[in-house]
Amino acid sequence: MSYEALRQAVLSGDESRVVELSKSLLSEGKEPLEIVNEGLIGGMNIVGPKFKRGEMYVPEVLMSAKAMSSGLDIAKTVLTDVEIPSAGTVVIGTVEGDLHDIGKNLVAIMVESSGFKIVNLGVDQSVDDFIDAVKEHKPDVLGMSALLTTTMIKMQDTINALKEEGLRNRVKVIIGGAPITQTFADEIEADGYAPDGASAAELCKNLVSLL
Ligand code: B1M
Repeated sequence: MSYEALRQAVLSGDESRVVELSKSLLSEGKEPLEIVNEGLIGGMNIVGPKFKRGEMYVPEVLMSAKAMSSGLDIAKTVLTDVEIPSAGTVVIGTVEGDLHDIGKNLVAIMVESSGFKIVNLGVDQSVDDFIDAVKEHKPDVLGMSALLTTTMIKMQDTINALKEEGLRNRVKVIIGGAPITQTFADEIEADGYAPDGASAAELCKNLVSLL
């Protein structure tokens, strides 16, 4: 089995094939993270530019996204199989007005697989939703994801609300998503920015060690 076959299955939105190939690659002894990065993300990395160039339409992209998520579910069973003592709690969600969740879920899996307890709030999370979740779960890290330039500003609103509620010093805030940069993170006074899931996991570990 090859990663190229898995990438093509993601590209063509063939969910059952993605599941079948992900299972086969695992049973061949391939590393789950490699399957995620080379095959599943690799496939979505082809989908993105095609969508941008108008060579793929929303329903096709959704099928690819669904196929990729099913592959992630297969990898996740193995990734989280290893019992690691909890490194801390991370609450994560996509900001209000934004329904993109593939990258955010991927980050959640990577962070979880590095030993953190994850509370995944889902998509379209308002400032109040994040504040309530911080109060309820008392996480070490709050992670926010945004894929749209129009929704990035909600990250700043959430950080401002954390300050107003007197919660800012109790939680580290990390942000990410395609339009997010380190410069933006610095501007809104987030504690960190990560470009991908592996970096996010590393960042969470570093930030928690500072607590
Ligand atoms: Co949307 N979309 N989309 N879309 N979509 C983008 C983001 C876009 C760049 C495509 C384009 O035009 N080139 C564009 C945004 C333009 C902009 O704002 N500058 C766009 C648009 C415009 C839209 C709509 C407005 C389209 C429309 O309806 N006219 C609409 C908005 C809906 C809404 O949210 N309100 C829309 C809808 C959709 C679908 C529903 C069809 C689907 C989402 C399905 C889903 O998520 N369940 C979709 C998809 C799939 C995409 C693209 C093609 C792929 C996104 C993806 O999943 N990438 C995307 C184009 C692109 O990014 N190239 C696009 C794979 C994923 C693994 O990567 O999400 O970047 P990514 O996550 C990475 C990193 O960013 C990072 O780690 C992840 C793993 O490496 N990361 C974090 C993410 N979150 C993090 C959090 C962290 C740390 C790192 O810490 C907390």
